[in-house]
Amino acid sequence: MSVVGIDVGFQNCYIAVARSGGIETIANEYSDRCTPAWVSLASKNRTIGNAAKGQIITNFKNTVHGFKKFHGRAFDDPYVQGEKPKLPYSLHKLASGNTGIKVRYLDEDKVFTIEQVTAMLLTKLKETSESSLKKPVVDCVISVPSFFTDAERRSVMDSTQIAGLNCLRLINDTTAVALAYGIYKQDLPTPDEKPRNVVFVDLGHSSFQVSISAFNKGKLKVLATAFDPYLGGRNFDEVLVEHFCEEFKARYKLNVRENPRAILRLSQECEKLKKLMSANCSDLPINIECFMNDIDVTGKMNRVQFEELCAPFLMRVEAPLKAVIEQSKLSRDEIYAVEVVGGATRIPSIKERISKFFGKDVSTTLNADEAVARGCALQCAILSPAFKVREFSITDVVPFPITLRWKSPTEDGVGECEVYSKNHAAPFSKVITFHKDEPFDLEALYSLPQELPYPDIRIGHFSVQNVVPQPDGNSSKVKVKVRINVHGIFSVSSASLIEKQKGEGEDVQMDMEATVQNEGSYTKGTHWIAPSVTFQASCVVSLWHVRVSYSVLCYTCLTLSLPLCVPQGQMIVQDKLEKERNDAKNAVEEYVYDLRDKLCGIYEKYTTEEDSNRLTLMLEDTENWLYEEGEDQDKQVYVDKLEDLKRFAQPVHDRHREQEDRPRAFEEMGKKI
Ligand code: ATP
Ligand code: K
Ligand code: MG
Repeated sequence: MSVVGIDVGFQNCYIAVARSGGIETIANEYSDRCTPAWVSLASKNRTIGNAAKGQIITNFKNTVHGFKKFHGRAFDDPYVQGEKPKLPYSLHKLASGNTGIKVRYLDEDKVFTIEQVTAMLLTKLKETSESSLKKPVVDCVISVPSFFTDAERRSVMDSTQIAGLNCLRLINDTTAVALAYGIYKQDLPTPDEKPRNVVFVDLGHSSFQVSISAFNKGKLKVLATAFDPYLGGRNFDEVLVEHFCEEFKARYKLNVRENPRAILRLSQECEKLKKLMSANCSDLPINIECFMNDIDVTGKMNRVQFEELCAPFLMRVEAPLKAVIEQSKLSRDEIYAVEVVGGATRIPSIKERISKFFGKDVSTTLNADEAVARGCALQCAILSPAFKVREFSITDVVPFPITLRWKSPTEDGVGECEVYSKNHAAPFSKVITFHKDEPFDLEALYSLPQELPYPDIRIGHFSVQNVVPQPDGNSSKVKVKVRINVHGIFSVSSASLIEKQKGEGEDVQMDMEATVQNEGSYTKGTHWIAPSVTFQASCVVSLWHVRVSYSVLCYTCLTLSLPLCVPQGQMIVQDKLEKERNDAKNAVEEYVYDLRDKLCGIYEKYTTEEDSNRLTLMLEDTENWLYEEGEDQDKQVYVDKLEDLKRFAQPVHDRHREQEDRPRAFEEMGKKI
């Protein structure tokens, strides 16, 4: 069994694997350890990763990127609506109200759910790891931003399932980084000493996350997390794009905003310029040839100007730093180190601001790009029975407080209680006792709408069934178990009726429960009903979870199942067929070139002029055919074509072989004599 960690970034994905020698990040077929989070759909196949990014200019309407934050989001969500006009591809409102992506694929208009698109990316990452490890990859740990809500996490879990992965844990980005930092440290304080507090900062392409973890030997405890889910490297690219759009309008009278291709090219160049400015203070050029209307454009910028333009975004760095330290209740001198990761922390002014806030230099001891993936692989190694790694316990936190609400005849019609406060330890189970004489419903929601990254505070609706009064007519005691699981997903996992047994004046708990989810294996819910005594088993049914799109909760065994229509396998087959078709076409082309070379080379003296002319003509015909009618044929057509060519050329091959063999045969004879 392999042990794999995957960082699915908004822009960049990394895979790390645990091997006997330690954790390694692995490269894809382009020898690139970063796989861009891009998927391109076309009339014959899909391309994913680096190849998809290469399609952006030629197939921009069907080349999908920047979709990570559509997980679990309603189409009408303000963030989704805000992104829509900026995307070269189309979004689509699904019947469920979720965000879908509309593209042209296999010459048809198709709508994919966001889960399917991420599954395509995950499938690619799975393949990359399989070809590097040379064995199947199923178990993995995947990172998500610490601010991902229940709906977002469920949605990512659905993608892993579609991709055929078994995600042992969805781990928060900064927690993965903390693990990568702590597990190899030999000098951590012992469990009874004061812990070492370290701040982790991750500024990626789309978001800004900060956390503080307390380390002792063998364990880490996240004390607090804070974030700006909408601050990332891309904001800085957009500032530059905006600036040059204005400049090119004034200088060249170009309306760049109206041309999606031009915007895409400009964005790419601006990102390059931004990166260069991290290493240079002087004026740096931007040059794009044949930008629009055959006009070459040029511009320049330096770091001081850049920082001025980006001031509104740079100012946003401080708030999460302040929030995290306040929540942790630590003073700044109790912070041992500030470790920064994520590509955008390379911007000098970002680093300066962080270091100024904490009053110490930031450390860059971790690999800024790979630390998240490495942490994921370490967590996978810890969870996997297949791998031996030192024990390291991780306690994470709940990012947003969660409240349960129910109908109540006494408390103004509604009862409610906050079951998880902000920064409560996670994973964590709790039991809440109700006094009820009939089935009742529970609604789970986020307590603080202003903290949530989107406006919908609902989590899910649960129904506690089979509740009956006590034989004496009084209400029964119902113990309801709620849980934040290892993925950071909330559920009302079970309920049991407590019966006072005659003669023994004490509560006897009958664990008549149906377990919704097993920790660590989200898919394989088990259900266990204790031998029934006098009561019927009471159980919890999840009525709905907000914006669940793919998974369908089976009401009898409460496990997740996927509808049969998931075309992932079909798409993989289609990609394979397309590859074979292309290979067959290339084989014809190669044969043409090869034979042509040989006709003027080694075959020359074995071919009559007439044959040679005939063959040359045929090669020319075939070549023309490949560019015209033969450009886009079925695989078999190419296979047949190649056969034909080979048949025609066979006499020449034979004659050549005969001539070659003859002297060799003499030689052999000579040796024998
Ligand atoms: P997220 O964490 O938001 O999901 P991600 O993990 O894909 O996104 P990273 O790979 O950590 O993001 O970082 C990518 C960002 O870092 C991009 O905006 C990129 O332009 C930026 N970046 C990378 N190198 C530099 C550099 N030298 N200077 C400035 N920015 C850089
Ligand atoms: K990343
Ligand atoms: Mg990231």
